[in-house]
Amino acid sequence: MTEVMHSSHWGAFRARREGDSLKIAPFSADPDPSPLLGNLRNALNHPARVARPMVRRGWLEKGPGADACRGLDSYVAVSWEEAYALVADELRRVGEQYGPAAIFGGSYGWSSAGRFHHAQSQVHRFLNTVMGGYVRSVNSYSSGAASVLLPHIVGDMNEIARRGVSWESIAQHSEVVLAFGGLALKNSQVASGGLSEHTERGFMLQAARRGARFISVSPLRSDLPDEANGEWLPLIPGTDAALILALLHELTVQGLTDDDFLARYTHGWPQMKAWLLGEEDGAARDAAWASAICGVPVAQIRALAQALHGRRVLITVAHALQRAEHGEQPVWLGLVLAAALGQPGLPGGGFTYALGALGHYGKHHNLVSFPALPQGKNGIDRFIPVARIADMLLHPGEKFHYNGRHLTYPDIKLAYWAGGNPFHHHQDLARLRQAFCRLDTLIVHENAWTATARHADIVLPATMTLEREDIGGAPTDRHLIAMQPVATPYGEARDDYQIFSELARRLGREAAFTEGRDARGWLAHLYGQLQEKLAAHQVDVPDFATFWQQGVLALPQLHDGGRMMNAFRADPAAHPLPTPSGKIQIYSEAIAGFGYDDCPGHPVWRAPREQPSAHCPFWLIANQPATRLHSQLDFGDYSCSGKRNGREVCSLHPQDAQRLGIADDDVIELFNARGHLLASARLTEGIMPGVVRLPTGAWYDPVDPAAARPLCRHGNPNVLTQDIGTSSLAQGCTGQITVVSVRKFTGEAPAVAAFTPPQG
Ligand code: PGD
Repeated sequence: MTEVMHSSHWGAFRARREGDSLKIAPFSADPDPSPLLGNLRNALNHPARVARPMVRRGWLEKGPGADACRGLDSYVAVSWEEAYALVADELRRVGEQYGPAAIFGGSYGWSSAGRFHHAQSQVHRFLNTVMGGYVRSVNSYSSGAASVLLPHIVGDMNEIARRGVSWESIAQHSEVVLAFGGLALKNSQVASGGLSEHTERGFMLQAARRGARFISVSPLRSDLPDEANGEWLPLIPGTDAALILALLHELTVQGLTDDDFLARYTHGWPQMKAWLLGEEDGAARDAAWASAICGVPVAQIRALAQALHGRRVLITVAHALQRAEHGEQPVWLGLVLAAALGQPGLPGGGFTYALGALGHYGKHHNLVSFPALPQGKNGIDRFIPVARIADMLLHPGEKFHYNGRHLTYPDIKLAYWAGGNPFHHHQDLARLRQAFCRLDTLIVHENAWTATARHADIVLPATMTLEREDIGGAPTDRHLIAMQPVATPYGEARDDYQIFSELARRLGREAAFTEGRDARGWLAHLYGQLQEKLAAHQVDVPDFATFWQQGVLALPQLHDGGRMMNAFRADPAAHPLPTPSGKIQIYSEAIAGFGYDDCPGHPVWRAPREQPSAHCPFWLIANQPATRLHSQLDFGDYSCSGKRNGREVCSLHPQDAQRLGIADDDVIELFNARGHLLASARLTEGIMPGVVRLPTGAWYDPVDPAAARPLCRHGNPNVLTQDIGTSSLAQGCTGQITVVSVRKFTGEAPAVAAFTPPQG
C-alpha cells in the first residue's frame, strides 16, 4: 500500500501498511513527536478488536431489563441485519414507552482525532435527529471543577487555558514558573483533534536557558521534565490549597502583596485577608498551619513567598489538582496568588489554568476553526454533570446540587455509548457495574473489547480511525490534516456514521440524519464551510480535492495568547472581565449565595473525607499514563512495553518498599474498602514516601466482575477510587487521588486476560 497522511490525538504522521504491521513516520514538521505513535503499529489486526456484531446472551434470551449478569455473560455473534433490527426495535420500544428522556446519550469519551467521525458527536446528532433528544452530560472528566468555577471568578475556561499565557511569552518573559501539579510532557503530548507540532519541551528549554526558574509542586518528581532544569517541591497529595493559603498569608503579613492591583482589579480581597489572618475564627492560615497539612517545611514556605515577590511570576494549576475532592479550591487560590502578586496581564506573568495539561494550552488560535458536525436540536433539557453517571443510574428521582441548582436524576432505561470507555474513566468500578446493571439496555460501538464493551448488551464493531477518511484539526493547531485511510475495516467493522445512517433509515429519519450526504460528502461540505469562513478574511485555500490530495493545509493563526487578561489590565473599565464585578472575584457573592459548605464564597482549605489511616496508610495518585492516551490502544506495542509481565507498574518509595518487604518487580496488591488490584512494583526516589503512583488506562480485568470488592489483575486504579463529586458546586470527577493499603502479593498471581475477547 502507498504511504498516506493521517492524524491522532497524539500527533500527525505518515503511514504505510506492511503485512500485519504499520510503518509510521511522524509528521515532518513535528519537532518532538510523541512515542504514543508506536501504539498504532500493531493495532489494526489485534485479537482484542471486535470483529462482528455481538449480543449478550442474557439480553438476547430474556430481552431488555435490569440484569446482574452484565460483565459476566457470554456473547452471541449476529449478522449486521439482525443487529440493526435489534437496536432499531429497542430504540423504538424505549422511545414509545418512555420517551427520549429515558435515553442517556452523554457518551463521554475522547474517541479519535477526526472531526467528522468523532463518535460522541455522531451519537448526539443521531439521538437528536432520530429520537428527538436524550439526557446529556455536561463538562468533562478532565476539568469538571475548573470549568464550572472559572466563569464565576474570572471568565470562560478556554480564555484562561487555551487562550491563556502563551508558551512564547513564557520563554521570553517569565522569571518564575510556579507549577502546581507540574508540567509533565506526557500530558502535553496529547490534544483532542490532533497536534502536529509538539513544542513544550523546546519552550521550557528556551526559558530555562534564559534563567527562568521552574518550580514543580507535586508529590512526584517526574511531573517536571529535565529540560526545565527546575526544582521539585514535594507536598502531600491534595494539599496545594493549604500551601497557597500560607503563601498568601506570608505575603500579607510581610507587606508583599500588590495592594494597588488588588484594589483596582479584584473584588473581595478584604474578606479573604480577614480569613487568612484568622480574624473571624482566630485560626491564622500561616506557614506553621499549612506545614502540618502539606508537609512542606515552614522555612521553605516562607522562602518561596519571598522568592515570588518582585519577580515576573506565572502561576499554573494542573487539571489533576481539581480532579479531587474540593478540587475547586487550588484553582481559585492559584488565581488569587497571582493577583496578590499583581501579575495578571503582564507578559509571561499571572495565572494560566492547566498549562501543559494538554497540547492545546498556551498555543495560538487559528484565524477560524474547522466547523463541527452539526448536532441538531436536543428536545430534552435534562442533564447530569458527567461524573455523576452512577449516581444517576442508581438513584433515579433523587435530587442533587449543581452550580446553584437543585436538579433531579432522570430515570434512564437505555444508554448509548460510542467513543468512550466508562470502565476506564469512571471511579469505583464495582459501583459503576451495579449502576449499569439497572439499565434495560446498554448499546456500545467499539473498536475493541474494552471492559465497557464487555458490560454492554449489544456491541457493534466500529472501524478505527486508520480504516476511514476524516479531517483532523484543533483550534490551536496550525495544520489541518487529511486523514487518509491506510487499511480496510477489520472483520465486519463499520463506521459509526454508517451504522447510525442505517439505523436512521430503519427508524424513518434517514434524511434528517444524513442530509443526503455520505462520509466523503460531509468532509467536502465541512471543508467548504471552512473555506467560506477563511474567504470572509480574504484568505484563499485550495479546493477540497487538492487539499485531500496534498494531505496537509497550513492555516493562518492569531497571536492572541492572554488576550482577555491583557486587555483587562490595560483598561479594566473598557474591558471588564465577564464576572459580576467585572473584576477577578476573590470573593463570589454568587457562590456564597448557593450556601455550599464544601465550596463557600472565597477559597478555603477543606480536608478530604478520606485520609490515610492505619487501614489505608498510603495516598494513591492515579494520574495520566505516559505510554497511551487514557485507555486507548492499551494493547499497543508502546503501552505494553511499559508494563511488566503484562501488569501495570506502580511506583513507590524505597523506604516504604523496604518496610513492606517489597523489591523492584514484585507483584504487589493495592486495596481499600472498594476493591483491590495487582500491579508490578517499581522503586523510585522520585516519589514522596507515603505515596504510591499507578497511572490510569490499564483495561479493567476483574477476576470476578460481580464481587463486592473486585480484584483487577491488570492494575486499573479506578477499582479503588471514590465515586464522589468535587463539591456541590461542580460535581466534578475526583479520581486523581485516594487512600489505599499496599502489600506484597504472595501466591500465584492470576494471568492478565484483559486483551482476550469474551467467550462467543
Ligand atoms: P479513552 O480511553 O480515550 O478514555 O476517558 P475516555 O473514555 O475518553 O476512551 C475512548 C474509547 O473510544 C476507547 O475505548 C477507543 O477504543 C474508542 N474509540 C476510538 N475511536 C473510536 C471510534 O471512531 N468509534 C468508536 N465507536 N469508538 C472509538 C478519559 C477520561 O478518564 C479523562 S478525559 C480524564 S482526564 C480522566 N482522568 C482520570 C484520572 O486522572 N484519574 C482517574 N482515576 N480516572 C480518570 N478518568 C478520566
